[in-house]
Amino acid sequence: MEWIHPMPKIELHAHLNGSIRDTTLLELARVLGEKGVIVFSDVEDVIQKNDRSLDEVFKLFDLIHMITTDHQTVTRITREVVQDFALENVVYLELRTTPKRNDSIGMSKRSYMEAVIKGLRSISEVDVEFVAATDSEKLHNSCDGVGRKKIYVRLLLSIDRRETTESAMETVKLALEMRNVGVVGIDLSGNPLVGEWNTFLPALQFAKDNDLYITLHCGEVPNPKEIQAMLDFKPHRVGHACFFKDQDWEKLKSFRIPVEICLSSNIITKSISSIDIHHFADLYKAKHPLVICTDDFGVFSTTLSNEYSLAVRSFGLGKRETFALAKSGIDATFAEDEVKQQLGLIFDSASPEYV
Ligand code: 6MZ
Repeated sequence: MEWIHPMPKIELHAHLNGSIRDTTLLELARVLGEKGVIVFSDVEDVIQKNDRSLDEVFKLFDLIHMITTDHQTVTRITREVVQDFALENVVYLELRTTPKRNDSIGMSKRSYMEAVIKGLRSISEVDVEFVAATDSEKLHNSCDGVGRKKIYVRLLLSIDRRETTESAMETVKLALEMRNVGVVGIDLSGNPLVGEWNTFLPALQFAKDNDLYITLHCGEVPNPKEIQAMLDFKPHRVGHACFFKDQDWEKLKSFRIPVEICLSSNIITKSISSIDIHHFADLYKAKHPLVICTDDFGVFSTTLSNEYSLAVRSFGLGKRETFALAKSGIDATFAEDEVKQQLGLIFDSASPEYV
């Protein structure tokens, strides 16, 4: 399946701090170990473990955040994550991250996001387009582009389920202020066993009323009432959808809400017990809009190409069908129409290889 790597791909569900290179994480952990902030050998084992329950994943995120949350590191990991996706021929990336406040180092949610933007601006190996094409603030790197990889990047600000209504609202307001630098929407994520839907609803409704796009982690654990309430909210996309019942599938399908499918993540965290019963198969057969994504390529030691290979092997997709599936992701993006058109042209020019 050597044809999957060069195929243009769209990534819509990638968490910044879940997508850090292992090598970078180990390097940063080693430095903190030398400073006596952490015990490196303990951390090394946790980082290199491959099999993790959902609970362990969130413990790992707390550790990752300890290691990564300073401005310089946020800038560095943003640069590396975008480069890694571009080198994999991801042509459009919606990258999500939770703006964080850390008073002890003078970090506000805004300065955290400015560090992310700085990371996007600092990329020189590939061409990055992250501000709306109509924006006067044109991007660096818009050189001739010949032979260079180009990636469109848009940002989603995540609300962590541990946050209060006020804190969630602060994130939404920040997103509205940062629309001119590529922020297109809001994600609700974090440990699905924590927090109540009603805590986040006012901020999410405010976001929707102000034309931000919304994607929700939905049904990552069994929670029938929350799943129904989330679907009634009519988000623009949902992620995971692992614990849906018949009535949830009916609603999802009648509203045509696209699903972000994260195969390795669902299998490793045991949200789905085995790949052959993954809901990808049913949704694909029903021609329901879906997009294959990585979730956290660092934490789950995967790549987007690997996720496509897994789908091809597990569900018997052919080359042409896989290409059509990748291309269909354009409609599920939160990008401006002009970008969607450009993406259509990119896929069209690659299509002779995939017939
Ligand atoms: C729910 C997840 C997640 O925002 O610090 N996150 N939330 N389910 C998942 N499935 C495994 N994977 C990642 O990236 C890390 C944060 O993304 C969310 C969690 O809130 C995690 O702390 P950022 O860049």
